[in-house]
Amino acid sequence: MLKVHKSFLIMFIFIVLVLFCSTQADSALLGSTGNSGANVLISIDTATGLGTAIAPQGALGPVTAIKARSDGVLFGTIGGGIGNFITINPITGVETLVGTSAGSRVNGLEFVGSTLYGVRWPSSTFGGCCSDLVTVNQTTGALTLIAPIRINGVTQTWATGIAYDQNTSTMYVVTFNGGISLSTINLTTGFAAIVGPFGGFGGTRALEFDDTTGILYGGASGGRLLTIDIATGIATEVGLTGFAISGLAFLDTTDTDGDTIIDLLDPDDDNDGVLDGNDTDPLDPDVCEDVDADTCDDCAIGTDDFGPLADNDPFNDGFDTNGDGICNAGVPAPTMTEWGMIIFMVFAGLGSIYYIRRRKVAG
Ligand SMILES: [Ca+2]
Ligand SMILES: [Ca+2]
Ligand SMILES: [Ca+2]
Ligand SMILES: [Ca+2]
Repeated sequence: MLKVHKSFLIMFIFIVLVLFCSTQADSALLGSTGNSGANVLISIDTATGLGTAIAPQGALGPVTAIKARSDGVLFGTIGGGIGNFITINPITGVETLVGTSAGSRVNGLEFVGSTLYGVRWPSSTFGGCCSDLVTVNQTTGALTLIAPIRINGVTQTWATGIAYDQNTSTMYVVTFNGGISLSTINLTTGFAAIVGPFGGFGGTRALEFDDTTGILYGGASGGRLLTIDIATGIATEVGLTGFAISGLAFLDTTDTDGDTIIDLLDPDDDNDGVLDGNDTDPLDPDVCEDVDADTCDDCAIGTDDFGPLADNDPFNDGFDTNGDGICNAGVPAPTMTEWGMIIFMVFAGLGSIYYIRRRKVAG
C-alpha cells in the first residue's frame, strides 16, 4: 500500500515538474561554424553538446563570431580578411550586411548593456601583431578602438572570444600570450589578467555566458562544447557538437503562440490580432484592448486563442442581450433623470392597474 502511494507521489511530482518546466522561457545556444568545415548556423544542446544545423551561412563570407542583442537581433562578423558586420535571421539564417571594416576581422563579440564590444585582429597599434579591444557601431559596423589588449598592461597578445558575466560585471576573453588562457579584461584600458589555461583544451576560441545559470561555455577545436570554471579557467568537455565552432550566442527562443516566430521577433506574440505595442496583455489571447469602449475586452470571446485567426472582435466581446453590438456590461447605467422617469412610469402603471380594477369592481 505504501509502495503504491510512493509511486503515485513520484508520478505526481514528475507531472508537476513537466508542467512547470513547459511554461518556462526557452533559450537556445547558437553556434557559428564558419572558420572551417560546414558553414552553417547551429543550435547546441547544452546538456549533451550535440549540434543541429538550423540554416546555411556564408553568403557574405565565413562567420567568425555571433552575438544576440536583447531585442533578438543576432549580429555576426565575417572573417577571411573581409571584415563584414552582418545581422543573421536566427530562424532562416538569412544574412544582411550592416557595414564593412576592411583589413581587420572581429572574432569576438559581446554586449555590455547596449554597447557591443569586439576583439579585432590584427591590432592597428602593434604593426600587424595582436588584438585590439573595440566597440562596434551596430548601425554602420564601424569599429572604434578602445585599446590594444595587453597582458598585465604590458605584453600585447592575440585574443579571440569574449563573454560578459553580468553577475560580477566581468568581461572574460581568450588570450594567447603565455599559453591559451581564460583572462579577464578591463573595458577601459584593454589590460588583461590571466585567470588560467583551459587545461587540455588549448583550441578554445569562442566564449558565451548563460546569464540564467552563470555557466561560462566555450567552443574548442574538434567541435567540442566546454564549460569553463571562471575561477581557474579549467575547462570540462560537455560533448561534441559535430561542427567546428567559431562563435557562440544565447538567444531567448520563447515562442508563446507556437507559430515558429520567437517572441523577440514576433509582432503579435499571442496571435490575437492586436500588435504587442497596443495589446494590454501581449501574452494572453483573451486580453487585448477595448476599441469600442464598452468595458468588455474585445478578445474576451475570441476565435482560436493562440491559433492564427484574429481574436479581437468588438462586436462579439460579451453577452449582448439587445443585439446593439454593445456587450451588456457596456450598456450605460441610467442617469438620475432616467431613474426618475423609470420610477414615474412604474407608479403610473401601478396606478392604471389600480384604476382599472376599481372600475371593474364598481361595474
Ligand atoms: Ca510566435
Ligand atoms: Ca497580441
Ligand atoms: Ca469591447
Ligand atoms: Ca488567434
